[in-house]
Amino acid sequence: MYHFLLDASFKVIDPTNYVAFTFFIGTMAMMAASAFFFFELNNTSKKWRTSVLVSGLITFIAAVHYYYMRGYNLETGESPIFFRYVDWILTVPLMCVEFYLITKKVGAKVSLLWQLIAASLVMLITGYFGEAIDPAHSWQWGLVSGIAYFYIAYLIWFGDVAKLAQTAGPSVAAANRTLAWFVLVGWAIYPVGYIVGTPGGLFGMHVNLGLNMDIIYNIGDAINKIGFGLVIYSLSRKDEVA
Ligand SMILES: *C/C=C(C)/C=C/C=C(C)/C=C/C1=C(C)CCCC1(C)C
Repeated sequence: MYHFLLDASFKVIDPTNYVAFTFFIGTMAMMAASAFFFFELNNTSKKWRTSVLVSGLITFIAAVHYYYMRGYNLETGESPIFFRYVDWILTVPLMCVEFYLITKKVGAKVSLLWQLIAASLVMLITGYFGEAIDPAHSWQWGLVSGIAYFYIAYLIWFGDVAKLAQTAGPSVAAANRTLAWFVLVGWAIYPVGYIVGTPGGLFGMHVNLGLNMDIIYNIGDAINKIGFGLVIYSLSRKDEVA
């Protein structure tokens, strides 16, 4: 009886199950990063406190989703696509808020924030349709998603975000450049996973990744959420000294 209960309620991660393992590590890393950002708030100058708080909210929201996705994957052996996208729909707009916050002091308008948020929602909602609802047309959905993605990258590299960051002093300009690389290279991990992993994906490149697609997304998230937050954190320290 006792044994039965254990079997039913407690699943063990097989050491060769890298999907489950990266969900587990992802949960831990997001939790640790959140604790770090939240505890550091006390030592952060007032000017940067909201930015570092948002870094912590991003990893905290991800931690809660990873905790859930880890359990979901362990129990069902399936990919938690829906909660993956719920996580992204909450955290990616918060990353847009970070770009707004670092340029707000030099005049970024709320309309710029809405442009970034709207583009990120188009990118994610069309991506969800291509991945989960209408995979037969995944390349068409992926194309619309990709256009929205490049529009975000454009705003950050050459558009209003870049222009404002240039006028905000050397630390902000440098931080924006680093974050722009995160958006161009770190975020590109996801469309690559999508292209190679979705049936009917671009160029017939479906390689039957199956659940391994989650490993790609899990690595992407660790880089893009924790790394991104650390760039903001280090900006908050540099700017304090300057
Ligand atoms: C923390 C989560 C982040 C930063 C997630 C970012 C997700 C993307 C940049 C996803 C982009 C996609 C495309 C550009 C096309 C194919 C569909 C997506 C949604 C995977």
